Amino acid sequence: MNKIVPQGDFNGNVATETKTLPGGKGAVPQSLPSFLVAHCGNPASWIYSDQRCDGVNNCGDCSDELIPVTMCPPCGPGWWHCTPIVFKYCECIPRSLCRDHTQHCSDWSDEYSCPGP
Ligand SMILES: [Ca+2]
Repeated sequence: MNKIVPQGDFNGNVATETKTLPGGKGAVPQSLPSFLVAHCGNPASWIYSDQRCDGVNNCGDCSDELIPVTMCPPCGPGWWHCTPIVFKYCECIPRSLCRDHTQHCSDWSDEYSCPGP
């Protein structure tokens, strides 16, 4: 029995239509209110605030997902905690990637320990 999680936190594709454009490098556009913008560990890079703690490596160095730059709650129910080998993820991978016969975690726990989506 598959349960639909309304937040869409297990797969980035769910929110594709409402997803804002990724941030950028250099100066933050003047037209953006400051509450919409967050800085990466590298002050030359910035992202939109809603890209923090979304499981996706938007800053390129994971500083939008990891302390000390960003305090995020632990992986949500739709995520598996491991050290991903996929650049896109930082501390967790979507459980939809578990048991798909492809390695996503450095210790292969997505294939051997994760119970699946
Ligand atoms: Ca992110």
